[in-house]
Amino acid sequence: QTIGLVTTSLALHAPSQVAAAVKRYANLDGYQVLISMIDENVNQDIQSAINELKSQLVDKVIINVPLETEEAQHIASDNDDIVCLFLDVDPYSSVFNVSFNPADGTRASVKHLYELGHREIALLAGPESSVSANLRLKSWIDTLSGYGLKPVTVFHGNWDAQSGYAGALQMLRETPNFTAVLVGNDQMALGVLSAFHQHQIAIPGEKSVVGYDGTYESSFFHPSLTTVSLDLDLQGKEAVRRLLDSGHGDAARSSSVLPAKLIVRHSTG
Ligand code: IPT
Repeated sequence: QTIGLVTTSLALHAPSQVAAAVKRYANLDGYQVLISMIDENVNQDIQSAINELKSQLVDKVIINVPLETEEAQHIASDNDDIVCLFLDVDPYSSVFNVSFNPADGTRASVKHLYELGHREIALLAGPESSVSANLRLKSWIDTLSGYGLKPVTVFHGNWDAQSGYAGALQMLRETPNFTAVLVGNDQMALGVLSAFHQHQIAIPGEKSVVGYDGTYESSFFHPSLTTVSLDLDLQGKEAVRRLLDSGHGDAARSSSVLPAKLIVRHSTG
């Protein structure tokens, strides 16, 4: 028996850790996993990936591609002959999903910086095309405004380290007076650390950095990264369990929202 996984780029650490977990837990239940990786999150590509899986007689598919609620609803209704479970949608949408609370970890990270005395905080979010990137950004901004603060500047990267590096360099040129930066994921935070090191900026003495994802390697960055940790292994495990428990009726499909937790390491002070 086989389940399918349609995923965004596995060059990104978070989706590759999720794919590894999906495979591990499916195998424990006696299932194989067929993975179809897509490059662009265009509806068409997702549909052809799903068609490929269907042609292999797969009837339960996990979709880890950033999707607006409407797009996900379309995909689910266009494919009602199979079960689709989404991992990267608004957690409170009506589609069958296992996703992370976008607000608890972001709130905790703003509070952490505020309590350390930071008032000049820059934001480096993920791509504007990503629902989760936008939900994290919105929650940072809302929490800052609860403290009477506005971000010094707002940038978007594309999740990879290079974009974090370039974003940090541009911030240093345009608005160098920030004392901390909240970053949308650990890979971009790695690029930020690199840009700061290159400019001999002490971390956390001169600038603090907070990542997001809590990917395995973030504790080996230098300095080790304070980050919002997502239990990606648990997401894979829950997704497999809920997918395998689901019947073809809506009743058997229950979504779940997993917590995100701040882990304080050495990149903030
Ligand atoms: C999200 C990650 O936080 C981010 O780092 C990036 O890898 C992105 O996925 C890729 O789409 S996690 C997702 C389940 C919201």
